[in-house]
Amino acid sequence: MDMSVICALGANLSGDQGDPVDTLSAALCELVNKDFSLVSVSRFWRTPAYPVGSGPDYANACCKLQSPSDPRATLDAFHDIEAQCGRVREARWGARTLDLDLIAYGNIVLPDLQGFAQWRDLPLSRQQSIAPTELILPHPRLQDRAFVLIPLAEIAPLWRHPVSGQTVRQMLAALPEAQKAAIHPV
Ligand code: PH2
Ligand code: MG
Ligand code: MG
Repeated sequence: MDMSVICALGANLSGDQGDPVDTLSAALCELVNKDFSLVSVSRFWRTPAYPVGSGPDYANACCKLQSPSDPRATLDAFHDIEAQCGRVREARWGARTLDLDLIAYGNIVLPDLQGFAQWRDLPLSRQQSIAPTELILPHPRLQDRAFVLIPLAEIAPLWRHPVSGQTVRQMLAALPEAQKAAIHPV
């Protein structure tokens, strides 16, 4: 079974490990401690909080991993590391010391194609108020976020979205220039 994982890392509050950049570095070490093998890591990027004005700038990065476990256990391990790094789950899209998002697990689509498409096509107004309780793969907002796609393009430009068939490079090219111009290497 293909156990390759794409993980997006984000932080915009300082915590026990230090500032957001320190926290991302600590999270990468914790992934290795939890038996993930680290295949590649992007640079760290400074990105404006989304939605605009919702808090301090983020440090964002992406990495490729080989997971020791299935998608659900992989997400549980990410949540353990978030908790270790001081994450308190509060408001949706609120500021956080660490966010580890499971962007993709091999070519798996969850819960199924139709369920995935429902979350992908959710209108923005509803995205703010409802969050899925089950694991959705790939991450339903992947194609919309320059703070995910710019780091990901450094390590996996030719990775293909299992549903749309688009590469990271193509998804990135489709985003508004203004969104991309606001993102800079740390
Ligand atoms: N994560 C969010 C909400 N907003 N903005 C940026 N720039 N980077 C993030 O990682 C991010 C965000 C929810 O997880
Ligand atoms: Mg996130
Ligand atoms: Mg998250």
